[in-house]
Amino acid sequence: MKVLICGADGYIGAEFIEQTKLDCVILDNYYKRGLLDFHHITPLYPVPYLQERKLNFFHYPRDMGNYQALSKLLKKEQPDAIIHLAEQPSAPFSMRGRAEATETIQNNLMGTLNLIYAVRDFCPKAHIIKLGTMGEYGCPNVPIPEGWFDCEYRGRKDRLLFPKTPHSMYHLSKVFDSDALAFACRMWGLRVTDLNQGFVYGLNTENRSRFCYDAEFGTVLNRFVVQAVKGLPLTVYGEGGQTRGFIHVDDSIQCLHLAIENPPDKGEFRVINQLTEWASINYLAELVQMATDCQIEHIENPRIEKEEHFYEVEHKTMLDYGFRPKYLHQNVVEEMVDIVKHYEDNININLVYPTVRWAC
Ligand code: USQ
Repeated sequence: MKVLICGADGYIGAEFIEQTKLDCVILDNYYKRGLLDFHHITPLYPVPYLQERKLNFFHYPRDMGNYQALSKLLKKEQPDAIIHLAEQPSAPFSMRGRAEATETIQNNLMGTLNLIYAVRDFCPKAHIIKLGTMGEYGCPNVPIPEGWFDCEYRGRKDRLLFPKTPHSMYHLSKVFDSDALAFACRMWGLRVTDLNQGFVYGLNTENRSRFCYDAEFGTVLNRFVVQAVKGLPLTVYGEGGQTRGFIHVDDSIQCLHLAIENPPDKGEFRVINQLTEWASINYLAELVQMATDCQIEHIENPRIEKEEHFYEVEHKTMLDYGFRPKYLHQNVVEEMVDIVKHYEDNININLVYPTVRWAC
């Protein structure tokens, strides 16, 4: 079993290549490092470049936007599975303005399209595992199925993909990705797993994964823990009744392995909701407060999103494959706090408050 990891230098990719025992080749052009450097955003601690780490994997410093290079790589390596993580991952960055929206959609969709065509023409049996996001669905007032749902309308029945209502250009780019991948399964018999992941949190002591806490690239719980360690009040946006699914970074790696071990059939577009649990932002803030005694501040919400809504998600497939989740209890927050404390002096408080607004 050979696995190609596209985007091996990111938060999830870097952790995956440390934990996996699979035979891998890796691809990353350091796009995200460039983006962070350009915008003067520093993670909690520096992360070594891939070539500085003791890895047994061959690294292709390729851009997925370069079709010739990508197709040459696939032709040569013939991977059995391809994990596609190589995308612009920030919702706030994508909402900075027209240029950033264009960059996000161009980068994410072109990478996915190139992958689809290269797989179709050079390794059509490969299983594409695409990191999608729960944010593609938005917050509908009905339960969210795992992609497909049985629908009855005016007396007729069908099994359709659930309609999506994303709330940022980044999430919209992922909807485009999903549609393109479903199309490739329908037209050309590719096999794809679309993993709709909740926001990822957590860090390990070995500092191999890039832990961002800034308002653009840091996810909410990671940000709250850093804010608490620095003695700052937690930045709950608006009412804080926004509810989101989430998953620990180690569980995200576990689920990627389960997806690899359970490939879909030829022509199947399989959608999996990859999360452990869900809760409101207020609940997450209170959990961090219980662990640290910090203050909580409700600041004006820079985003356009529902602040109070119904939320229920079907997430059965990974459990059926044997997923053993790590649930978010106070002790997990305390573990995170202990690790983050080692880097307290690195925390730049100028990165903590949101600067990007959704409204024009
Ligand atoms: N939020 C706060 N305070 C903060 C930061 C965020 O209240 O300081 C709120 C936001 O308003 C939002 C929620 O927390 O309602 C989640 O925000 P986030 O920044 O953690 O997550 P988001 O930008 O929505 O997207 C992130 C990652 C993306 C991933 C996605 C999963 O950037 O890569 O796909 O989480 S999901 O949330 O399911 O879309």
